[in-house]
Amino acid sequence: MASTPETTPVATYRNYIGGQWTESQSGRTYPITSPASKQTVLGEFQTSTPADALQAVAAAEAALEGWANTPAPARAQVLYRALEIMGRRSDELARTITLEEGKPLADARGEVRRAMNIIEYAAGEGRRMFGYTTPSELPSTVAYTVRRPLGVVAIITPWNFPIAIPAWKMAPALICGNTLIFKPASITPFSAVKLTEVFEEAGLPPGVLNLITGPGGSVGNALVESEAVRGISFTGSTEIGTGIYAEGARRLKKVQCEMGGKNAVILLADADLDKALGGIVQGAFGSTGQRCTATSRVIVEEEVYDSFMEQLVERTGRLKVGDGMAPDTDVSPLSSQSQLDTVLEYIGVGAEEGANLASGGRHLTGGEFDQGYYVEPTIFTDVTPEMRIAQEEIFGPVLTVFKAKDLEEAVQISNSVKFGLSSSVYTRDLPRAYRYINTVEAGMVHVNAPTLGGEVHLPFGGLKASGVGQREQGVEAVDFFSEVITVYIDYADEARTPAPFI
Ligand code: UN1
Repeated sequence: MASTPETTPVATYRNYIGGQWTESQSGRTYPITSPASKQTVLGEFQTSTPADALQAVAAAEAALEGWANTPAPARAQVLYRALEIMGRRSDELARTITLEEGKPLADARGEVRRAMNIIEYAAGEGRRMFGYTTPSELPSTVAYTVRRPLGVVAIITPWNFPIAIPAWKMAPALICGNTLIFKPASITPFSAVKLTEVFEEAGLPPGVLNLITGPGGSVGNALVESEAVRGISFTGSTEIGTGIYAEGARRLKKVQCEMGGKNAVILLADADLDKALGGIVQGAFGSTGQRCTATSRVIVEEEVYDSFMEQLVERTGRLKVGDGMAPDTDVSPLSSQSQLDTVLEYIGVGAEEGANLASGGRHLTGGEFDQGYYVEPTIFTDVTPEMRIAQEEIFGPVLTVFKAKDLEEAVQISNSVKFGLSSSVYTRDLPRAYRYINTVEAGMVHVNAPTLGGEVHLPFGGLKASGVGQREQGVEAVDFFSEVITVYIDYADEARTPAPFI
């Protein structure tokens, strides 16, 4: 008897509003497929509408009083439980990231670890959340500051770190007593559902965290335009972030936007070349370059240019491109057809602009590559600062290489873009390292380390078109997600003459 092929039914996932897993008022869902396997549908997700967004805002408003009045150390207990649950579910969460976003499983595990780190750090803030006291200029008077939540906050996040970025916004927002509407990128709702489940299981009261999935524009606008939303934390493109910031400002909301990058490594002739090569290859091609802190430019002091290039091309050629689930994969697929189209378009632009294609450049096809969105790690040399590939964020595995005669010229090239997120110099020369630190235009500066990453207890963010509003993470996160209230208490038991304030 001929066997019938097994068909696994595709699960449908819902929004989470007011503590209930809820269908969109649109009555519609959309499928999510895997970047390494376009035919594999991971699930159906709600196509949310502005009406769903407003329902989520109402749920967050209703939950605000209770959560804001829960003592911060008690709020922290929920975060500690979430931490414990994430530890238990970390393998499932990492696999979900790899299936949905495409990054290598080892990177996905690192991402989950990072989300756990920020939850742990934010939970600790529950027992700090410092204000300060200071002497008053008046006798019998106490003056101090105290923190209050902003209120209802919208968390709008990208697809490239679908667990860590939401976590590093949510955890500090929650510890400060805010209630949230979480709008993940439309292509990574699965990770968002799982992260929301973690907080539900941790016992977060209904309405404190609300999830709505689906397309960005209309739902995002509804959140930005809602009077009840007092704060917005956004990570994504400079174009969208600029619009959100402008709209938010018009409505006097507190807004934090973490946006694009065009991060450069400067390689000075005295550097440890081997160490620099490792950092540059990882920075440029790790996570398939889909990271706002990716290394997209290298500026090389001319004495070492030839030997650097030879070794860079050789090392890049050894990278294994493949499915993120395979243990030996270095470079996994791009996350979507549109990412693939953009990256291939930029590769075309680089060639047209007269840059020299030193390595890669091809859309990979055939065999397993036909199942996903694969492109070769790509290096352009003879790049000049005015070229588009030197100026615009590509968000893919494309590295541009420049030659400079000395540190000063290298810094000038490094600063010649509209972005200013992360940066790095490789050198053993302390005075030159400090000259670099003091002049480079970037919110995060690395010496002898890749442009990537950051630690959760230190601020994360950029200058210029890379960021606006307060930094994420570190103590700055508590500053962003709270309002500082100044209190004066007059405990004198008689009227003052003259009146205390002039
Ligand atoms: C990292 O460098 O590890 O969107 C994180 C992004 C950044 C996060 C980068 N907000 O890629």
